[in-house]
Amino acid sequence: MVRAASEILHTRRSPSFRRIRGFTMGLLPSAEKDSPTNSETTFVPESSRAIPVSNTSESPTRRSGRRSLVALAILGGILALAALGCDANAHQSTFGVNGPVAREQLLLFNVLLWTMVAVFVLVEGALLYAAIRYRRKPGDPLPPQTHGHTPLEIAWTIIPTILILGLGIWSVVVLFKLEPGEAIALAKEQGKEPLYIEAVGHQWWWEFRYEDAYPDHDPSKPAEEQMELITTANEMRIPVDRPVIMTLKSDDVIHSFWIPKLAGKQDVVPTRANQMWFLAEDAGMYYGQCAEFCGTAHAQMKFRVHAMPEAEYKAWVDGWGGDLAEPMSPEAARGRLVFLGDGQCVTCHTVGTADQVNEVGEGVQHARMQTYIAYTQWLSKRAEERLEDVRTGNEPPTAFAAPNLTDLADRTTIGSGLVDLNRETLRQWLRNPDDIKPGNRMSELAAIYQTRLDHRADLSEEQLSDLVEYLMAQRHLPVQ
Ligand code: HEC
Ligand SMILES: [Cu+2]
Repeated sequence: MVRAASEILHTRRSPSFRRIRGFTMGLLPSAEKDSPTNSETTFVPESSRAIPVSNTSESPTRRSGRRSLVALAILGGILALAALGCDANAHQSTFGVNGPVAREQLLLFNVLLWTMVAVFVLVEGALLYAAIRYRRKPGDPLPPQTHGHTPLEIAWTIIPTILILGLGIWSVVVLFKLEPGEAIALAKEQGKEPLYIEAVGHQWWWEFRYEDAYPDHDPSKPAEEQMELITTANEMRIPVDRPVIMTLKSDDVIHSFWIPKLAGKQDVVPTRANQMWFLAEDAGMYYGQCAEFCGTAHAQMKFRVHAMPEAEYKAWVDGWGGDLAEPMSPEAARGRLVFLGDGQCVTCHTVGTADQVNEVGEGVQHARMQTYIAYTQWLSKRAEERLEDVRTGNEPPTAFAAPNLTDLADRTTIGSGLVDLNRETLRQWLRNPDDIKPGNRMSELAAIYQTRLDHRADLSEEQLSDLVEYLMAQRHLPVQ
């Protein structure tokens, strides 16, 4: 090794090396740069020649020792950084789990990981030990040659087979436990009904639909009052200790639904309805995130799950879409008019109702999404054809899917979990949503952002204030 290092050092001192060195340091006069026939003495300045020579005062072994120390330090740094991701208290940690689903998944992960670590340490350890202990020294004769060792061969075939079969079978068993059937069985055991929620992924926000938000029906009520229909966005409320079965749909591209502390990821695929379930044991807020790259604002497609005691949850369900917690102020009432009028907010947003089912049996949001698809297809037509459509009144309608704002002020965030909801952030959002969430579909499509060169809303400051008051009045729960 010492010899090899000194050889490297020797080549480094060769004229060609010095030529390259001079070149990279920008010391070469430009005329000489292109001339391969130049002898080093003609252009390498004394100062640069001195550098490799002075380096030889340090022994090559010490230098390579220092290099491997640096490499070790970098590797250690990377590992330490990676280990930071293991903090169970982090917002989106899969280590701080809650409920049976996430716990089962974490157990599987841990057993797989530590079994593999044990195998790795044993195998690599034996390898390293043999390589070092039985290393060939100069003059050593050829060691005795063996061909096959039956007990050993049997052992290293059987042990991995048992390991892989065992872990494989267990993985499949866990997979079955993640099926909604398990949730239904668990609910039955508890003497309850599971809660079904539909999550629809949109670029770049989440819609949550509850077709029957309080599944344990009160038999004294008439049948039509039993179904509690709720449509909300980006913040989901669930009761604790009740299995929740999610049906996952997409209106555009593939998303992935992930609440790290409650359950692993599940893809959200257009034209499919995937299912998954989880159960929150502790009340509190759980962070969610789209986990499949789905376009510009993918990383900003977050959501929240509020798990609450059954009674609190029921109060939310009962209050949803009903009377406001406080009567609207005059400003808020004016804001309602901006919402319906100059702001044209109502072309996309709903306030005050669940999305009623339309004539064809599909929700308003869904109908709006179909409109969006038709409109974007229309946009891809040739400009002359589109001009002709506009002239003849054949332009398709422009009303698109957007978060239902009925319970906006009961939520804690806007922009799909991006910033805390308060009067300032709301105002900023309305003035120009791009300031908070670049690439969002609201500023891309809403008419009020298309008329000014700075892409700000074409609304007066007063109209913005009124809108903020109106939206902040959309509260049904008492303020905590
Ligand atoms: C072209 C359709 C469209 C119009 C018109 C529109 N919005 Fe939006 N709005 C959206 C979309 C889409 C989002 C979701 C953006 C995101 O998070 O990526 C959104 C988000 C919001 C949010 C945040 C909701 C949340 O939970 O994160 C608020 C508040 C809002 N809009 C208010 C308004 C108001 C007030 C108006 C009228 C001035 C308006 N919007 C006009 C499409 C629209
Ligand atoms: Cu997504």
